[in-house]
Amino acid sequence: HLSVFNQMERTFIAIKPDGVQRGLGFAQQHYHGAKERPFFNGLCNFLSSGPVVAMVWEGEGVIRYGRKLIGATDPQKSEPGTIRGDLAVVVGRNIIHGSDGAETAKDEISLWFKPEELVSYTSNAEKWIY
Ligand code: RTP
Repeated sequence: HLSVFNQMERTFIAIKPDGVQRGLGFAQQHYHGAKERPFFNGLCNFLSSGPVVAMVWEGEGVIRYGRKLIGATDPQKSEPGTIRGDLAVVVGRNIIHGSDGAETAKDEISLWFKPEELVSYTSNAEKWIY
C-alpha cells in the first residue's frame, strides 16, 4: 500500500474507567455558568460518562458560524441541515457543544487545551490539488 509515511504503525490506547470518571471536576468547570440550573448535576455526569472529541476550530467568524452549523440548543427547535437538527432529539442529549461568544471561547479553549497543543498551519493545498 502506497504511503507518504515510512514508519506507519498502530498502538492500542484505552482510557480506563477511572480516567473517564475523573472528568467530573473538569465537567463542573466547563459548565460553571450553569451551576444554578436544575439540570447541572445531570449535565456534568453526562459530560463525564465517556470520552469526548475536543476540537478548536479557527477561521473568520468561526464562533458564530460554528454555532450556526451546530443548530439551536434544543434539537426540537434546530433547523434541518444543522448537526443537532439532523442528528439529535432531546435537549439533554444534544450531541455537540460550541462556545457561545469570544469570552467563553477563550475560557473554554484554555480549560481544555494547553497553548502548545494547538496547531496553526497554512494550507499547502495548491501544491497537491489540481
Ligand atoms: P450550548 O452552548 O451547548 O448550545 O448550550 P447553551 O449554552 O445554549 O445552553 P445552556 O442553557 O447553557 O445549556 C447547556 C447545556 O445544558 C443542556 N441542557 N439540558 N435538561 C434540560 O432542560 C437542559 N437544558 C439545557 C444542553 O445539553 C445544553 O447544551
